[in-house]
Amino acid sequence: MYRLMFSERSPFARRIRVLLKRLDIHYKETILDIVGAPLPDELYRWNPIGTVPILVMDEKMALSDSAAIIDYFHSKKGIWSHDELKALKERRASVQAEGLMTSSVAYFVETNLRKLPKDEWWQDHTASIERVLRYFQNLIKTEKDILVENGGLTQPAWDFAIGLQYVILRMPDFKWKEFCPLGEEILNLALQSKFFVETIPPPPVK
Ligand SMILES: N[C@@H](CCC(=O)N[C@@H](CS)C(=O)NCC(=O)O)C(=O)O
Repeated sequence: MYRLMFSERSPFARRIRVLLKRLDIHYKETILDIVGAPLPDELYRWNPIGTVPILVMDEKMALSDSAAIIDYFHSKKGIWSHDELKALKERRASVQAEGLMTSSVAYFVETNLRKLPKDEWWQDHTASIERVLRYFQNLIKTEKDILVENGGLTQPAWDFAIGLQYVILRMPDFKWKEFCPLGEEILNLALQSKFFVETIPPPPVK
């Protein structure tokens, strides 16, 4: 039996919650508040790095890091394309989407939970998000099949939708549509899907 330790807001955890729902895998939930209360010792036992999500297996073994968890389920259920080149492109897009999550989480932590960072820090982070959004704009324009297959979203598309929605939530003044107007189409497909588990409270849709 699987147990997922996560915070409801974490985009990294959300990509795993969406994946488990898509694969119809049942699991127990341990929901944590990673910003407010002190974290339980159990979390550090399973994952000394101290991040969520953590997938606990039969209370004997645990795997952390969302990308590692996706690869674990790929070995069981097949997530990436059978075609080698396409699978490579999917993974590449997934890594870029995870970058959206990493940068916007860091942005939130630095601008809300700590003293304000230096100007260069803001610029570096915003620039990385802009580059990734441009990359997705181009991908949607030229190789949409990496993201949408038979009307359904692929793993990198889910990751992109989650990452983009987190950017919208944490950086409300950021004009993401200037860099990736086509992203709206992917986000809307995710929003219409029963697999797109909510974060709480739900982010605004822009
Ligand atoms: N690369 C990791 C990143 C996980 C991560 O940074 N999670 C954040 C939540 S959004 C976290 O657990 N932060 C807790 C902390 O740093 O204390 C993954 O993909 O799982």
